[in-house]
Amino acid sequence: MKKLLFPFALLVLFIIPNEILAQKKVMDETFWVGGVCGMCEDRIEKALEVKGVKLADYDYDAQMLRVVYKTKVMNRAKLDVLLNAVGHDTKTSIASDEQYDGVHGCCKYRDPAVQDEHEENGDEDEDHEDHDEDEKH
Ligand SMILES: [Cu+2]
Repeated sequence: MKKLLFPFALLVLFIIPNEILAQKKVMDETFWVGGVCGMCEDRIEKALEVKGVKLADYDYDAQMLRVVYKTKVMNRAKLDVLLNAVGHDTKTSIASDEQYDGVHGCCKYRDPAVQDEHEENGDEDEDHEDHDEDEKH
């Protein structure tokens, strides 16, 4: 009987908290998504204009995405699929080479040279805005 008690205690410890989490209807998560500029921000936020996503806010300086979504229709795996589809890596899922190739030249966030370029521009907001407009097409 004592031998049974330990597995039972484990079950209680793991299953009950999971059930409480599963009942959460709206999730508010912030996680890493690769990106370097305002174009990335637009692309990422647009990719998440889908049913079940209440809010998507990307900060390209921090490379962090905040998403508020309804757990009934959306989950982290689906978010990863949507983000990878427009060429962006996430904390948990890397875009394929074909998907990454789809992002604009100035948005090649995996390229250290592109990262440096955006970091230099980051200090001067005016320059950065000009840069964004030049590259838009
Ligand atoms: Cu970009």
